[in-house]
Amino acid sequence: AFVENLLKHPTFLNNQYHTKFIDETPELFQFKKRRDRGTKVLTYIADITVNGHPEVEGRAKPLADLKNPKAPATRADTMPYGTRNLLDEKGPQAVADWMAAQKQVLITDTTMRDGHQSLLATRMRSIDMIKAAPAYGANLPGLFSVECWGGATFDVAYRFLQECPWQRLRDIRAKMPNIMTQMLLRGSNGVGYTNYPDNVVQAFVARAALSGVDVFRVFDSLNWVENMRVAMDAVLDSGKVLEGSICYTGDILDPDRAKYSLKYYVEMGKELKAAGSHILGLKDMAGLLKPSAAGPLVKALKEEVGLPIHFHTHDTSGAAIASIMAAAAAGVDAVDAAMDALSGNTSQPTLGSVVEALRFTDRDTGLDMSAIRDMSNYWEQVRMQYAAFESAMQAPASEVYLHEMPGGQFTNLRAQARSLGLEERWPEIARTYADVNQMFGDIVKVTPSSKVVGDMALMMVSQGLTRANVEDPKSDVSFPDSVIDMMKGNLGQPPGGFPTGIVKKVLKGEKPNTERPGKNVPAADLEKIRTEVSKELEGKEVDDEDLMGYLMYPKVFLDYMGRHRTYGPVRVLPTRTFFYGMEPGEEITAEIDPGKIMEIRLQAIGETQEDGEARVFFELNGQPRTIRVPNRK
Ligand code: BTN
Ligand code: 3PY
Ligand code: ZN
Repeated sequence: AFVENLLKHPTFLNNQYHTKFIDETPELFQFKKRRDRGTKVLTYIADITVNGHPEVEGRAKPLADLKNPKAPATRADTMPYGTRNLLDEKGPQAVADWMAAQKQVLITDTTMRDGHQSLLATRMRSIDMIKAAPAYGANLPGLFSVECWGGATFDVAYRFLQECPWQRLRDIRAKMPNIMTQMLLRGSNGVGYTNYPDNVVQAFVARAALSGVDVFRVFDSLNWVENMRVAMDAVLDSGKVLEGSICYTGDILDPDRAKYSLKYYVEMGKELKAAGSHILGLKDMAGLLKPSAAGPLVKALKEEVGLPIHFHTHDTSGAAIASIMAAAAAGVDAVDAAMDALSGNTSQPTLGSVVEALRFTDRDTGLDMSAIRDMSNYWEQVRMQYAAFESAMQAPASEVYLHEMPGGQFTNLRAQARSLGLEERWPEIARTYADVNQMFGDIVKVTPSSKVVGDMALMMVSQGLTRANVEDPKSDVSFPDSVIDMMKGNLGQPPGGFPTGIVKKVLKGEKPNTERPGKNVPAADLEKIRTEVSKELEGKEVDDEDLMGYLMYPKVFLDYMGRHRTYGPVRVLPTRTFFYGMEPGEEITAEIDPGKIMEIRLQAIGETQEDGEARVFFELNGQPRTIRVPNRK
C-alpha cells in the first residue's frame, strides 16, 4: 500500500529532475543559463588542468597517446527482440518460465557494475557505459541481462565521479531498450552500509524500477531472509524480476565447515522461493564455490527448490570457469561473466571464454563471438583510461580460500593496508581476517558485513593484537564502531546468532537487539525530508531520485550538489579530460545536450596573478573565453 500511495503521489508522477531538468531542457532556461553551464564545465577543466584531480594524484597515468575510446558499430538498425521486451509484454514470471525452459546457458554481462567495481575501484564513468549501450542492444540481444547498477556504484558516482547514478541508469536504459538491466541491492541496507527504515527501502526500490532497473538481485549480508523481505516485497510490487539470493561462503565439501552445508543452502533457497523470488541467485561474492562443489550444489538447488538458478562468481582463485562448467553440467540456468578486457582476477570470469567453453555442447550460449570481441576491444580502450585505479593484483591467488574476502573488498582492503603502512604485512592481514571471521562465529562476508570484518582485522594488525588477546576477558579492547554496531544487531542476525562471548565483550554487557533491525525503526517522513533538503539547496526542487540519493548518503549527496553548482554537468566530459584536464593546443568535444556539441579548445594557461588565480584561455565553439581559477599548487 505504501508503494501504491507513493506511485500515485503527484510529486512522484510529475516530478521533474532538477539537476537533470536544467541540464536536459535548455529551451526552458534561456540563453543565459545555457552559457552558464558551458562556463561551469570550462571552470572544471581549468581547475583540473591547473591543480590536478585529487583522486589521481601520484597514481599511474594512462598512455600519453591514448585515443578517446570508440564504441563498436551497431549491426542492426532496429533493436532485436530481447529479454526486456519479454518482461514488458508478459511480466516477471514469464521471464522466469522462459529462462527455465531454455537449453542454452544464459549470460549476464557484469562489466558495467561488478567488473569495474572489482578491478577499477568502481571508478568507471557513465559516458563510457552509455556509449557501449547501443552496441549491446543491437549486437548482443541474446544476453540475459546487463548488470549496470547498484552495489558500490551508487555511492561512488556521487562521491568520486561527480555524476548522478540515476541519470546513468536512465541513459543506459534508453540506449539499450531491449535487454534487461540488472542491479545489486543489499536488502535493507539498500545501496549503503547501514540499515535503512522500511519505507526508505520501499521507496528506493519503487524509484529504481521506474528509472530503469528490470532485475533486482537482492541479498542480505548475513544471509538472513527475514531481513530481505521488505526489499523483496517492494520488488514484487514493482512488477520487476526478483532474484532473491543466497550468499555462498565456506565449502560444502569441508566437514569442518558444517554450518554452511548443502542442506543449509537448500533450506535458504526454499525460504527465498516461499518469499516470492522468480529466480534464485547463487551469489558467490568471493569466488569460493569450487568446481567440485558447484555441481552438487546446483543440482540440489535445481531439484529441491525448483527455481531457475543464476550463478554469480569471481575469478580470484583462477578456478571460476571450471566452476561455471560444473554448474552448467548440473543445469544452471544463467551465469555472470565480464567482457574479457574487464574480467579475471577479482572480477567475473571471462565472458568470451565462457561462451567458447560451452560452444558445440548442448548448453551452447548462442552468443556472437565477433560481437563479443568488438565489445571487449572497446572495454580494453576504456580500461586504459583508468590506469590510476588499477590494483596491485597481478595473478590469481588461492589465498582467497583462506581469507574469503569478496572480490570488491580485496583490492580495497589492500589499498587501505597500504595507506596505513601495512602493505608488506598483507599475509598477516589475510590470516587475521580469517581469524576475525571465526571469532564472529563464521559469518557471511559481503557488504556491509565484510567491511566490519575488514575494519576489525586492520585494527588488530595495526595494534599487534591476536584473536586470543581480543577474547581475553582481562584485556580492554576498544572495538571499531562498525563492530559495535554489528554486535548490537544493527545488521541483523547470522545463522545461529553471534557467539555470546564476543557480543558480551564488544557491548560490555549491553543487551543486543536480535530482532530484525528495521522492525523498530520509525518510518522516515519523506515529504518533510524533501522540504528540508530543498531548503538546504536554496529552494531547488528535490525530485524522488535526489531524495533517494540524500536518504542513502546525506553528506555525499549534498557535497555532490554543491560541486554541481560550481562545475555543472561534468559527466559529459571525456574520461581523460575529467581526470587530467587538457593540454595547451588540445581540442575536445562534449555533447552537453542530445545533439548539442560543445567544441572546447585550450589555448594557453596564463601566469598565476597576485591574487593567486590562474587564467586559463579557451575557445568554446570558436569564441574566446577566459576562466580564472585558484591555483592551489
Ligand atoms: C572529489 O574528489 O572530491 C570529487 C571529485 C570532484 C573534485 C573537484 S575537482 C576540482 C575541485 N578541486 C578539488 O580538490 N575538488 C574539486
Ligand atoms: C556489493 O554489495 O557491492 C557487492 O558487490 C557484494 O558482493
Ligand atoms: Zn560480485
